[in-house]
Amino acid sequence: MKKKLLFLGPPGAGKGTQANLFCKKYRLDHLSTGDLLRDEVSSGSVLGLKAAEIMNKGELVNDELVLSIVEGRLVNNNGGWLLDGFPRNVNQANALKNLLDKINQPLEGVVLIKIANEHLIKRLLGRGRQDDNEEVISNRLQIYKEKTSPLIDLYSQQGILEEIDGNADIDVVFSCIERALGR
Ligand code: B4P
Repeated sequence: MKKKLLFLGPPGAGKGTQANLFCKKYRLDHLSTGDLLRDEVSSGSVLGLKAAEIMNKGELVNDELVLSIVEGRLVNNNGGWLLDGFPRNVNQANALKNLLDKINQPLEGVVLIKIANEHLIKRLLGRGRQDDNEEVISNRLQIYKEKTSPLIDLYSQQGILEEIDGNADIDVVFSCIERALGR
C-alpha cells in the first residue's frame, strides 16, 4: 500500500479537501504547507507576519521557510504521510528529493487533481478566505502555471503520476483517488 504521497493541482482544485479525507481514512500524516503557514500567521510571529503579506498577494512564500516546516515534520515521521500544496516549484521539488533520499523515504505516488478554471474560480470565491478574491486568484493561477505546473512533467517522467478529474462531487473525486492509488 502506497503511504508516501503527494497531491498536486491548481489552487482550489480540492487538494486540501481530498487530502483531509484521505489522511483520516488511511491514517496518514497530513502535511499541508498552506495550513502550516496559516498557523504561523495566526501565531502572530514575525515569520507569520511576513508570510501573511505574501499569501494575501497570492505569491509563493520563501522556499527556505516552507522547507524548514516540511523537513521537521518528515524527519520525525515513521508512518505514512501526504504532502498537500508542497512542492510548488522546481526548487522545492529538488529539495524534497534530496531530503527524501537522505531519510530513505522515497515518494511512492503523486495525484494530480485537474479542474477547469471556471470551476475553481467559483469554488474559491465561495470559500472566501482572505486570499480568495478575483485579483489574487488570477495571480495564484498564473503562478501555478509558471512555477508549479512544470512538476507535472517531472513526476510523469518518474512514472508515479496519477491524473484525476476534479470537476465532480467531493465523494466522486475521492473514489477516483482511491482507485488510482489501488485502495
Ligand atoms: P493552499 O492552502 O495550498 O490552498 P489552495 O491551493 O488555494 O487550495 P486547495 O487546492 O487545497 O483547495 P481546497 O481543497 O481548500 O495555498 C494557499 C497559499 O499558501 C498559497 O497561495 C501560497 O501563498 C502559500 N503556500 C502554500 N504552500 C506553499 C509552498 N509550498 N510554497 C510557497 N507558498 C506556499 O478547496 C477549495 C474550495 O473548494 C473549498 O471551499 C472546498 O470546500 C471546495 N471544494 C473542494 N472540492 C470540491 C468539489 N469536488 N466540489 C465542490 N467544491 C469543492
